[in-house]
Amino acid sequence: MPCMTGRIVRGVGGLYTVRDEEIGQEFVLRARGKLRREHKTPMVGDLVLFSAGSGEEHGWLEEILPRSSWCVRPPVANLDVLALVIAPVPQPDLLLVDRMIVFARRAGIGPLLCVNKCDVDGGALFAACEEAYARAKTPVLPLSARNGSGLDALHAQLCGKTVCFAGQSAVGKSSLLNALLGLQLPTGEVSRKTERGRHTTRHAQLLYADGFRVMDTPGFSLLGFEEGFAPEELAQAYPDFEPYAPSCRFAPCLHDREPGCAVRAAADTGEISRERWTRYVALLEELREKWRNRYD
Ligand SMILES: Nc1nc2c(ncn2[C@@H]2O[C@H](COP(=O)(O)OP(=O)(O)O)[C@@H](O)[C@H]2O)c(=O)[nH]1
Ligand SMILES: [Mg+2]
Ligand SMILES: [Zn+2]
Repeated sequence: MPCMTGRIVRGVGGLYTVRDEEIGQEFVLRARGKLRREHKTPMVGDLVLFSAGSGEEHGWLEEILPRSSWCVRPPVANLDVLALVIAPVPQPDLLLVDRMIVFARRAGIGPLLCVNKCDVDGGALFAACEEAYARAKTPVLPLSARNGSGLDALHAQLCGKTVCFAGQSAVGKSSLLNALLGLQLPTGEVSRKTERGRHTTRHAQLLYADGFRVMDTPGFSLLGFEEGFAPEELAQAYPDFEPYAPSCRFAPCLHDREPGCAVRAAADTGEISRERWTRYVALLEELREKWRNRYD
């Protein structure tokens, strides 16, 4: 049986559902013992080689192809875009946004900041975010799931990619997906009541949309930084600091309280966002604390 290529869309109890994207057909597989012996655990999103079963019999997952990105928690592979959704209401948590951008960059995933509900504040939140995040090499899109504005641009950003929508509750993630895909996911209070009950049992799964893929997974909003993340690595996830860092007096410089720090000077004059620098220091403090206690 010649090997076929597909992508894992679900994996529950050792059974993997794999989709051959060319023919749009799904197959149920088990992983070969060889993969287990090599400690290769298949993840949702993985591109794999497989042999199909016949009739009622499952087929075999033979090999996992190299990953472009992967995260342990939530356990997903080959995400291209982490779409961070914020809105004027509920009040945006930009520390969470920055935390998720750091996480995405470290995992090899491109962040995309989606400012939803622009119909509510006339685009004021979008305007406030646009410059700071453009400098941070994070594209920012003004959107309204309610009146449909910006959805074409969002669609264009996601074409051919695998995306996960993340963000606080009630910012409009489900509404955006509904508007984008013509789905009818529950939204608002109703959805949150059912979500609470479902949360612990939910598994990640991949949905096929109009020209792109959506990773449906809980857990991106509860991010903690991983073990072994050294404080001095944090600035690597801040492209907006990069032009200034070489001018810092000390190297390495954590861009916090060191004398002659060019990054802090740029934040003082507003060349880079002062708010983003302040949140950077908060994340740095959290990492330091974790680093100090790393052998506990
Ligand atoms: N005014 C306005 N309300 C929105 C928009 N998008 C979503 N909402 C409302 O915000 C609430 C939360 O939306 P929902 O999609 O459930 O958010 P989720 O928790 O992030 O999935 C619902 O009452 C939606 O009708 C928008 O673009 N404009
Ligand atoms: Mg929702
Ligand atoms: Zn510095």
